[in-house]
Amino acid sequence: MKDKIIEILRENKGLFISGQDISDKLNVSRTSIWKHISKLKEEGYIIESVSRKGYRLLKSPDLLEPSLIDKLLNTKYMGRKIYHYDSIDSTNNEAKKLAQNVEEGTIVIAEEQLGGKGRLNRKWTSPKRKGIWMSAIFKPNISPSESPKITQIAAAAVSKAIEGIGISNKIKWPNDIVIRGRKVCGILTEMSGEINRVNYIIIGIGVNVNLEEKDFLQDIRNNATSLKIEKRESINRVKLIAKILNEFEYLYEDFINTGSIKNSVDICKKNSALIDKRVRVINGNNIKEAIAMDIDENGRLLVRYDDGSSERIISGEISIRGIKGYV
Ligand code: BTX
Repeated sequence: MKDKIIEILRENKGLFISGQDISDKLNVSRTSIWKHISKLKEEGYIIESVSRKGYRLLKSPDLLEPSLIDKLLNTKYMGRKIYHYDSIDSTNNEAKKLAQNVEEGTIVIAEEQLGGKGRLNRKWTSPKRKGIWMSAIFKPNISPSESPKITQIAAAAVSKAIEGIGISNKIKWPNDIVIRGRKVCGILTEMSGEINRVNYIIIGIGVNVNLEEKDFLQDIRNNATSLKIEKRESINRVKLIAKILNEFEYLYEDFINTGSIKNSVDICKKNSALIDKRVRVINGNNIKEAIAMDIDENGRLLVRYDDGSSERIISGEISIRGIKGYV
């Protein structure tokens, strides 16, 4: 309802519209409209109310409103249904709750996460209105072993979208986007499935958009950055989300139609932060140095160890670090 009221006010931006007109359009009482308007004001909308004239929208806060995102999408299903929260524990957790009962391509986004998750129970810093904290629900007809491919598709889509707003970036296989060696985006893939069939896959994407240095905890400050820090200007989050979703559906559809992620892998290779670099392959307590050689057509990282042996690493199994630190 709130979204619908905002849409009506926005269509009449700068003009008054009476409470009666809004209540006729939405078929709810004027008292209910008044209550929603009060909530909107609390959220930061500046709405003038004048008796006998009605309501007039003067200014909107910078929010990830589904109706604004929708206008910029060229997708069939990605992002066509968006659940938008002001504050939530984790969009991945919420997406998991919804997954069985919603269409593929449904998105959960939040202005802030109180329990944002990284891999292996790590924490993901997600301050209010500063980033893109979102999860997408997929239901592909693939075997669980293929689910890491969707992570590669996501990384390629985010990398292209960020490039699309004029910021060069690199993909640190398998699930991070980095700029100047610092993490600007992390991707968390979670799957529910049986032995040979996927029920659903949740792709959680966290992009540091307008965070400032002080928004990062001291211990990650040297390894993290934001698009605002890099570009030295604020970035429009709505436009960037729409770009990510547009790129994502294009590459995901390509995979579903061809069975191959070659086009996504090509992007991951072209923008790779690792290929030709010395890396540390970390598997629990076992750490070995190697050279990252290539990413194969299935999205696995090919590494060559110093003894000449090589290995194809599946994402999710192992962590990769640069020799001197994070990359
Ligand atoms: P990861 O395990 O590769 O990275 C987590 C690590 O990154 C942390 O331990 C910390 O050192 C560092 N870190 C924490 N927050 C940030 C940040 N904002 N920027 C840069 N570095 C950080 C990567 O996991 C996957 C992250 C996915 C986050 C999304 S947000 C939407 C969705 N919901 C959810 O709960 N998680 C995903």
